[in-house]
Amino acid sequence: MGKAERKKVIIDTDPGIDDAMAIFVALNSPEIEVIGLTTIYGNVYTELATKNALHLLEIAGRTDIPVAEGSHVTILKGTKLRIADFVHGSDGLGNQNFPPPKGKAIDESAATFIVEKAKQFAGEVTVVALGPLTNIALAMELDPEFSKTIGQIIILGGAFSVNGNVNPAAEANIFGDPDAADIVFTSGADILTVGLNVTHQVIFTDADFEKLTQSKGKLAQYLSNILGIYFSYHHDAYGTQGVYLHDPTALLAAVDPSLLTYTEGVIRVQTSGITRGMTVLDNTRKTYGEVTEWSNKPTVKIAVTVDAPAILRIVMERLVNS
Ligand SMILES: [Ca+2]
Repeated sequence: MGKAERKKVIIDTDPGIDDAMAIFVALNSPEIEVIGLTTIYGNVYTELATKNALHLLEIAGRTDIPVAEGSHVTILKGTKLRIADFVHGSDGLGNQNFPPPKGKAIDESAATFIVEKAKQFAGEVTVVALGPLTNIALAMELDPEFSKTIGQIIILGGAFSVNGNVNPAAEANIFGDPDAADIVFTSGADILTVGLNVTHQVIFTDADFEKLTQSKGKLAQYLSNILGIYFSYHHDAYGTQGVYLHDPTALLAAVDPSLLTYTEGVIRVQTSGITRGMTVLDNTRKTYGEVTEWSNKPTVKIAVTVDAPAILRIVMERLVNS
């Protein structure tokens, strides 16, 4: 596959153990060209997310890929952030005490970088958003044309007809900045969102982990070392004999859209109260008599089924020998 035919992808990320898996899968996917990583708080604070993104690219030998640092606060300038270090370790990467990266982020902010790349390659860039959506909402504020210049935004976020993972109402990435998520979902951009209803079907089992640990590949070895804490969390929190592959599943939606099926509708996000962060889908099958908060808003695509065995096969293929 020639370079020109490869889909240009920016990964907006908060590494994060499953972010690390997704980034490595992306770097080993000939179908896509990763043109940048942008960082956001979520699993860790933004500053550490940037360090981790640089570190992961150094581990993978891909320091040619730029990293742009994202927002340290929510779209409404909130500083009380929810950080999931109890899932990923205080360093976000399984408490391995890695040395700091040698490289530095570029001077541009994440939002500026995303806006500029979308303009430079109009209609050709896919953003895969693996954390709270602050940077994407900022890009939309920065450039009113952004929702037209960006090719597609694939979001790991939301919980459709299932419970959330922060609390029964909310999924973590949407909960991280519900106001930003509501801006993004109602922006009119080409959006595909992959929620917990789909990612909870993709389980990387203890047996898969065993296979990974036996691999001599550098990235496989690296992941074997950091995954332990992620497995412990899943064993305790869900009682599953494996971990959910949230971020790699969303990433693979960019690599091969046929791995998922989707429906279309209007999503609004609850921004306050006990259901803060809840994603509510209007499937548009009913014509409501009154005007609602969902009326006349653009639709987005919502993943409904996933070929989980195929996702697991591709993830293993691209990680085990790398
Ligand atoms: Ca993530």
